[in-house]
Amino acid sequence: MALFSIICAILTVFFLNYAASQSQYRRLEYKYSFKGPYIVLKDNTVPFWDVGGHAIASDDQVRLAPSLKARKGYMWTKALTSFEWWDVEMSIRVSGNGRIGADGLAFWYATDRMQEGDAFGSRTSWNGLGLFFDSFDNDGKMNNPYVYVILNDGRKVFDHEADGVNQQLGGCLRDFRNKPFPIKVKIEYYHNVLTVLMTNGLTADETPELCLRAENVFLPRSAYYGLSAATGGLADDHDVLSFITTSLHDQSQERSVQISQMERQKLEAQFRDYNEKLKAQQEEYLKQHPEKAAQHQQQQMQQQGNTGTQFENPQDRAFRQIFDGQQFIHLAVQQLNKRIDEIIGRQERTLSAVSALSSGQGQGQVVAANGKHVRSFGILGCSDVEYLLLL
Ligand SMILES: [Ca+2]
Ligand SMILES: [Ca+2]
Repeated sequence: MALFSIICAILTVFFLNYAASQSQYRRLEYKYSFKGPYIVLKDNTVPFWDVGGHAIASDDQVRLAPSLKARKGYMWTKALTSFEWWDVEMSIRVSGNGRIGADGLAFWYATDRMQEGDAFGSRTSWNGLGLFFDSFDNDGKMNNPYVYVILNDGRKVFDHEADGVNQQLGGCLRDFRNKPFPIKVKIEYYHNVLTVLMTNGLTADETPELCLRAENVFLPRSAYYGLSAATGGLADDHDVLSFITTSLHDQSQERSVQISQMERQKLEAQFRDYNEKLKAQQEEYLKQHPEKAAQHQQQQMQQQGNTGTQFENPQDRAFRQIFDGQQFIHLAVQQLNKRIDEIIGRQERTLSAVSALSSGQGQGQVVAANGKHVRSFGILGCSDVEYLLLL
């Protein structure tokens, strides 16, 4: 009977967990995200983010700190969050020539932003969460690179010299430097449980493994997301390739989302009505002005043509990239052939000139291959060799 009760209890917990996971609703938060291939706008800004210090944003990544000594860079969301639970999936790459690198990279969820400091490029006392990818072993315990979380209410000052060893909520020993593939990190905060998972960057399609899990974590209800990195005497490149934030909602919260979906359907219906009316008015206008019909048709064809050239599906893109690559190789081979032909030509001219010398042609005179230059010589000197090579 006791066994039956235990099995019932286990099954109940399992079904409750299953129901909880089924009822979770996820929504992409684009104002707290970025991803290549078009991270930056034409004016080099990242939409919805501020970038500062030595950080450089490009189309496919943000280099928070370059591999130069004593650099600090950071980026923060412009807006505070408006959701309670969330997860962030980001892709990072820390690489450098040295066997040891420094200092490391940080993920932030904090109430203050854009303040430079000594905690991996950001301020050393913050209100919220800091997740650190700490490359350099400051306290000499031979335990870096290390990944750890420190929670702070603004009163703690990050102990950089001790790698925050007495301040950590938890962490894991992971060598995240110089991996063949970017490291994927997932940070989830749901119902006051914080989970950090990450891949080891050895293959492209790894499943992230658990780094730490902590319950009863209370973060500020609203904060900014941030990223920062710093170098010291040693220096790595610290790159972030993508940062995707998803808000997590319970089923009870989903109702408000459903309402907004109803609003969206209403707006879509209004848009369809408007579109149909516009089309009808266009047709009416063209009937009244038949001379404009041909011009209109031509414009439409141009638009369709432009649409066809502006977009391409992934398969077409892959083929195009292969053909581009082949064309590049073909051009390189052509250039190589041309160069080899030139070298062979020079060699043949030199050999013929040398053989003319050895046969005593012209009794002490060298006749150039083009027959125009005649040069007298006594003993073959350096200048003569150079002259022969130039032929
Ligand atoms: Ca350190
Ligand atoms: Ca250490």
